[in-house]
Amino acid sequence: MAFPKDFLWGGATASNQYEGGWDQDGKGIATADCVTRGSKKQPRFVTYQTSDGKIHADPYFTLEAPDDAKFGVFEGFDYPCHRASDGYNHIEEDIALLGEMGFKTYRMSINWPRIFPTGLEEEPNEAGLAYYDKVFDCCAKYNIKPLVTISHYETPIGLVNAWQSWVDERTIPCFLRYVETIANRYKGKVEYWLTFNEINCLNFDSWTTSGVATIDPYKLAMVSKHSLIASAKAVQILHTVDSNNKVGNMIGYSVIYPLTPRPEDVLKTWQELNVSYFFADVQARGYYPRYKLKEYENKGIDIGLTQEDKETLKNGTIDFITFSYYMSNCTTTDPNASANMIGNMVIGYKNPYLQASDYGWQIDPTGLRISLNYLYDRYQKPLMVVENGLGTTADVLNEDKSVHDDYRIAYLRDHIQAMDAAINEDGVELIGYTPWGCIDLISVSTGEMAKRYGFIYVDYQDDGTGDGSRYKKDSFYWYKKVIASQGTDLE
Ligand code: BGP
Repeated sequence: MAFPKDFLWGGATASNQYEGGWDQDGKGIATADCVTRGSKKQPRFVTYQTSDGKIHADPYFTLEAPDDAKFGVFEGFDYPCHRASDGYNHIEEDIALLGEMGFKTYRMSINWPRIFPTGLEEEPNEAGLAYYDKVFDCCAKYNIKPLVTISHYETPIGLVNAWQSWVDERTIPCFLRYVETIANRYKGKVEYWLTFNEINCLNFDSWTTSGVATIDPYKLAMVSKHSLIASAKAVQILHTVDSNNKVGNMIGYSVIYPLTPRPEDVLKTWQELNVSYFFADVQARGYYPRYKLKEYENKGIDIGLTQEDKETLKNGTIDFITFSYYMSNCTTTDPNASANMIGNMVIGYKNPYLQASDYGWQIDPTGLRISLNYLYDRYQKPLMVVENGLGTTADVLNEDKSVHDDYRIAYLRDHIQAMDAAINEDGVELIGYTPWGCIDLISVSTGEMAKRYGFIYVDYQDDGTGDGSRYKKDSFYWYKKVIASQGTDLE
């Protein structure tokens, strides 16, 4: 069956993984700029200096950074986001390719320190603003509506070093100055906005998500609060600046199944899903859910929610829900079961009924249909799948510059069929689909270029070779047909 006439077909990137140009035209350092290249076997490190002059490179997942840590970029490290796909210098060519595929929308992010280099300035960097004018004008040329993520792993390092960024409420006004600036500047050019990328992933990887190197539960609760207040205020600013603006949230969503039918496993499944729902609950409903308040109470965490905060949350609810979906996961309370599945920022248990990608991410199109139903039942707001796709090292650039990525076509086709069923059989209100990394870019989890998702091959390799040329993969021609046929021609 066909997708709705005005369905927003497109693709997604994030500036830190795609743009490069990390210090071009007055841009400041973003959190992602301080993270080294890893691989399937080697974790990525974040670099910082302590007051004794020592330079450190630590895996950031469980890092409780010392108080005197100053994060930054140091000699002798390989930081893949510095060049990324060099989108900064290829943007016109790249958007022309998206236009050729027939994109209706392009999800991208604005790199916060391109606009406010340290996050602390009163006045924005004009060159950074002008760059995104160029991006949006280019989109307009091809009738592509930009879908802009305001914060996608690009917190200015200046805020991290000043006061641990989102741990401190002083980050909120800095963020809102940035939001006001871009809302006014791009009024009439951008209509669709997302506040924070995968806001819930703070629980799994606080450095990447919020620029906070801590695992302290109280600090994480405060980061959540400050981000949620900032998100609600951003919604209000965007609505005030232009009543045509539509603002969504964005959560990282892996549907979770109980590993067995044991009621304890079912209960644990519900509890784990709530870890992600919590953020969307606040953003969509405008108040902290009781299960979260009880959890804080039981742990002795007081986040000091005032009446004014409650009003802010109530008046800043989002217009639509968006999420990333790559995989599903299983959970259990069985102490003898060992966690044997590593996925998108999560660890879980293997599902014997599913195949996995070469990175171990379990492929589950039916899980997408289930997710769409869970989220629509819960929020009754329009949904968008703003990330989905197969990241793999399988792509080979042949001599004739072709890339035969039939495995990617199969993955996407199965997920599009699942969305079709959710819309046409279950009645879910799904308004858009932007598969991840439509142009090859740097992987968040490994820092590799080799983990590719794109319809467009970017000739950069992890050893520094390649000239950055763009080539159309087989999936490019296939997706073009999918869009032209409103999702009916999937062959
Ligand atoms: C999500 C992020 C993206 C993207 C994606 C794929 O968590 O929002 O930025 O990178 O995952 O992950 P990876 O790059 O690790 O393959």
